[in-house]
Amino acid sequence: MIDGVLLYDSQVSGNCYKVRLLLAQLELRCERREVDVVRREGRLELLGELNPALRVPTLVLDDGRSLGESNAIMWYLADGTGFLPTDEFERALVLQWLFFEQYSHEPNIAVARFLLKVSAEPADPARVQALQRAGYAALDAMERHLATRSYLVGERYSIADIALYAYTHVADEAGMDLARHPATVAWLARVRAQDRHIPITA
Ligand SMILES: N[C@@H](CCC(=O)N[C@@H](CS)C(=O)NCC(=O)O)C(=O)O
Repeated sequence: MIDGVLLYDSQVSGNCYKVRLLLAQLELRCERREVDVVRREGRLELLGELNPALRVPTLVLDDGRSLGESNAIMWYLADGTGFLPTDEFERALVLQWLFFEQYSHEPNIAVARFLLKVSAEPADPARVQALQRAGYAALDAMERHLATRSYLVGERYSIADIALYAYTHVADEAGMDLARHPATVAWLARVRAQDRHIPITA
């Protein structure tokens, strides 16, 4: 039974937002520590004992154990709740979408967004365009799947939806538009309508 958690967090990060959103929907108490994702000095001292990748989100449980990787954190928090299916095959489908998010979606859309919105450095247009192209391929895959479904797995809202919502709903900040993805836009609205939903800016 989890009582309260400490989250090394970043307001602008979609990966951190996944964890904040799930914590809010689970009604778990959370203390936040904001970490600057642009200026990286002091990261080893701050996160060295907690997360081998030295990144946020990093979760610290009330017994002192710590966990990195947004999707691993969500899996841990959601297990045994309505946000993660109990059926073995559906759990594998959730993993399918979590790995898809980390390999095909986030490295393109989140990075284009970081370059255009978060980083203070001027973005290389050719790099941004290549990321957007690959990001659209990920959105096309979601669109094909969501054309006949309400949610990504098992017709129920789960951490698969939270993982993909995080950077899809801010794709405009990556210079992308969802005009060719109507089923994905409708799914975004369904995710937003869930109980205890919070915006990325909360
Ligand atoms: N795969 C990791 C990615 C984490 C990640 O890239 N975090 C970024 C913020 S979104 C970060 O910590 N950036 C600062 C840095 O790399 O030093 C996850 O899903 O948690």
